[in-house]
Amino acid sequence: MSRDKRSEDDDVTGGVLLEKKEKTEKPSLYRVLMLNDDYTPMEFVVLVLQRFFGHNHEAAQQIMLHVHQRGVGICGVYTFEIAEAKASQVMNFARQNEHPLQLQLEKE
Ligand code: TYC
Repeated sequence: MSRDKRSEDDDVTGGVLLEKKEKTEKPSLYRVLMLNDDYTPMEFVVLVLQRFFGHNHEAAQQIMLHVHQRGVGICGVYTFEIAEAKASQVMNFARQNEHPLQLQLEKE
């Protein structure tokens, strides 16, 4: 193998090049789900979908109405650490505002 074909995953030891199997796995993805309830105001849910999940006002309203009518909907899809952080940030924000809004993670 030529020098320029070496990758960071190759192991050069004492002049012997050992090619390793590719070890970089794609991270698992998780859906952040939002659950309906009877008390959280619709405008609050729309605000959350815009502020924490980057949806525009129109998309946020569509997602909120979907959750309101169907019981559950997808806020976004992220790696585990990001999904978990967003779900707990939103539930903390909801609790501070005395709303019972609940989110869950679901592995894709
Ligand atoms: N059902 C709520 C209401 O009528 C609105 C709502 C939508 C609450 C989505 C939570 O995840 C939710 N005020």
